[in-house]
Amino acid sequence: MDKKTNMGSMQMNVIPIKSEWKTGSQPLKANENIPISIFIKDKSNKPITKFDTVHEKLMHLIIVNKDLSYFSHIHPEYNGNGEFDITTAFPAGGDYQLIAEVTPHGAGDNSVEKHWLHIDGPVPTAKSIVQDSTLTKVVDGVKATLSFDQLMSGMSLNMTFTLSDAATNKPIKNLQPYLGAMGHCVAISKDLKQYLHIHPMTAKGTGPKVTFMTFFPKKGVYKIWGQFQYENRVIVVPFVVDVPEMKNVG
Ligand SMILES: [Cu+2]
Repeated sequence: MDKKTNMGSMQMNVIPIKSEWKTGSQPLKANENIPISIFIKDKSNKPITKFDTVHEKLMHLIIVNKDLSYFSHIHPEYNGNGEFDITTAFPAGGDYQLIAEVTPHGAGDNSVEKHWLHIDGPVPTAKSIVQDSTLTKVVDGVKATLSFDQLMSGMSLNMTFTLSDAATNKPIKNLQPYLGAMGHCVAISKDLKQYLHIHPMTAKGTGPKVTFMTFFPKKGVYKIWGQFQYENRVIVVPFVVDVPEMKNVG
């Protein structure tokens, strides 16, 4: 009954799904609470009603804007009959990509449903998504360094965040579990076409190193967000990397 797929292979969805999205009445405005309902159905339009809890939640919803400068990871409530609901606000006008992850019971793997939403309001000048020249930064009192055992598309690789307390410079050894894991990580390609949700190699641990195994399906620029819980706050550490193409070997 082990239906776990190889992390390095493409995800296999045993149950193909589709989704229908409903939002509050138009126009949807920036900085206003907007109700969002997501209906998960099978290919014959019948609601899917049973979902597995993955990392403590039935649905994970990631929201980004077009230039990937905005990132939000929230958890809609399940209201039965395939319907998930949440209310959220968007910080500015523009187009947002909403990415919902669910695991229908019996599917054995998660499904990802994407939806674009236009929000009315002044649109800030798009920031360019530029590769970080150094993979160390300080966010909210935590210094994070990102490293890879190898960085290439089309192959499984390890990605490690090394965390220290920015004030004391001491390695962090008391990370708290966040949604049942040492950390969570999401990567999205610059063109927003590739979405990767990456879990740590080991469920347990407290730092200072958190290693994720992942697979970039295509070369190109990706923004990566690592999420960790430290001293009762959730820290989101973003990095932009350029993933080169796998070299042809023999
Ligand atoms: Cu989540």
